[in-house]
Amino acid sequence: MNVHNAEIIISAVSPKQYPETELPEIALAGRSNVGKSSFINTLINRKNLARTSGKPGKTQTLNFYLIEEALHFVDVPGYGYAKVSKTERAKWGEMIETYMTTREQLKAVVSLVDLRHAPTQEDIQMYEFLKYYEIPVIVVATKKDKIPRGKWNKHESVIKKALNFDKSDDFILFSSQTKEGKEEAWQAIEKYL
Ligand SMILES: Nc1nc2c(ncn2[C@@H]2O[C@H](COP(=O)(O)OP(=O)(O)O)[C@@H](O)[C@H]2O)c(=O)[nH]1
Ligand SMILES: [Mg+2]
Repeated sequence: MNVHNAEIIISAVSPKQYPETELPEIALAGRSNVGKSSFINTLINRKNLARTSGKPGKTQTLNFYLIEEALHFVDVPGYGYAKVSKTERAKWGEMIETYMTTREQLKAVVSLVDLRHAPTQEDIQMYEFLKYYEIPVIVVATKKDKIPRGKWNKHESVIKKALNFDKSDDFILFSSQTKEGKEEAWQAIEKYL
């Protein structure tokens, strides 16, 4: 998809605020700082529509972006942010779980992991959760530019092994710096629209 029009529709704190449309939704999940906002910006050719930040844990709302009047990207607050309280974490979990298991417009989740590191427990839990509920998942390994080419395969295998990755899912190496993986990501997403 070649995107010319993208706008933020709402930063929703409660389900009542989710847009009442039939448009398909693609949600982005991943730990804070993995590159969710950068991924959205890259796919929609914008520098900073989805706010990126060096400071993790900022987004505590579900942010709906309308893309070409054709779909919504839903930027989900990042998990694994050490400084949030247990109560906040539980609230976060409930919000995500409710959204992902009940939202009919949700067509697939892009689950982002950092190519540099083995997946965290939370990355693994997210993937297992999506598989359990049979929510289509596209795994995107970010920050490819930070790993030398000769090590890409090795890092990919480590991630796939830890996730117990299902070969029928898409797995995309991605960089918001070099834009590598952008076309592949759109192709994977478009299958679910
Ligand atoms: N080198 C590099 N940095 C990235 C990439 N993606 C994100 N970042 C950086 O990582 C930080 C967090 O990115 P952000 O998109 O805000 O992550 P989010 O918290 O998951 O939304 C920012 O400083 C980004 O510039 C990437 O593919 N390559
Ligand atoms: Mg973000």
